[in-house]
Amino acid sequence: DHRAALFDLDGVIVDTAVHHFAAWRRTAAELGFSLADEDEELLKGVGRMEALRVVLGIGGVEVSDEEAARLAAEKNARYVDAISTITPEEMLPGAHDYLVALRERGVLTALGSASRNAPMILERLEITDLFDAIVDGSVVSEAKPNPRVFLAGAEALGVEPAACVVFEDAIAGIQAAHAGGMTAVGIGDPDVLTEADVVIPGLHAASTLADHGITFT
Ligand code: B16
Ligand code: MG
Repeated sequence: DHRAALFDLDGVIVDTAVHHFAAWRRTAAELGFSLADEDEELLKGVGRMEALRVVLGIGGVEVSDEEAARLAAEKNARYVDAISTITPEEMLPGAHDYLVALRERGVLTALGSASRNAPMILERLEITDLFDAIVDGSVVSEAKPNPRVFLAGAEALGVEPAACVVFEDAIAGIQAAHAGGMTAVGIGDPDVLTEADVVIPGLHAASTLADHGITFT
């Protein structure tokens, strides 16, 4: 049985991926190329500088370190501007209730996000208190699929990796969970998240996990 649940933020608790992608599309446009819809998947769960490298690679553009830092800062300013007004009502269906239900049952919860903006988003959603530990992009610099962000969460909770379930919407995040020796629940499309142990459409469907043998003590 599992004793802890680790949550990705973007795409699992709130749909900020659309804002990330819109901001990267503006970066690409400025550099003279465009991003295809399919490119969004490549940017999910990946840290900010790594995401910029992916974007530059798509456009076949090379820039100096200085220019890269400027582009990343500019993208972040646009992203922060876009999410500065999000409200608790914009949380994805079932996310809030599932967090509350787990904690009532004594299951430990942690956030494992690549985003350095995660604490601000949790504050705006008024759910900071629903996590026993928060690990974000400012704490851990290794990007998913490196398991560091989830291993740090498990350590903070004092729970061994095998007793942790990770909820993730990104391929890189599923890979990170498995690299850390954890159970990986995919949130989204089973045809995309083929490596997940089970895929559900959202946390509103988390009650079906027991049918797939994923249970908490
Ligand atoms: P920031 P997650 C990730 O968050 C996003 O999925 C990814 O698209 C983004 O590049 C990354 O955070 C870094 O975000 O620029 O805000 O630090 O899915 O791990 O919660
Ligand atoms: Mg995500």
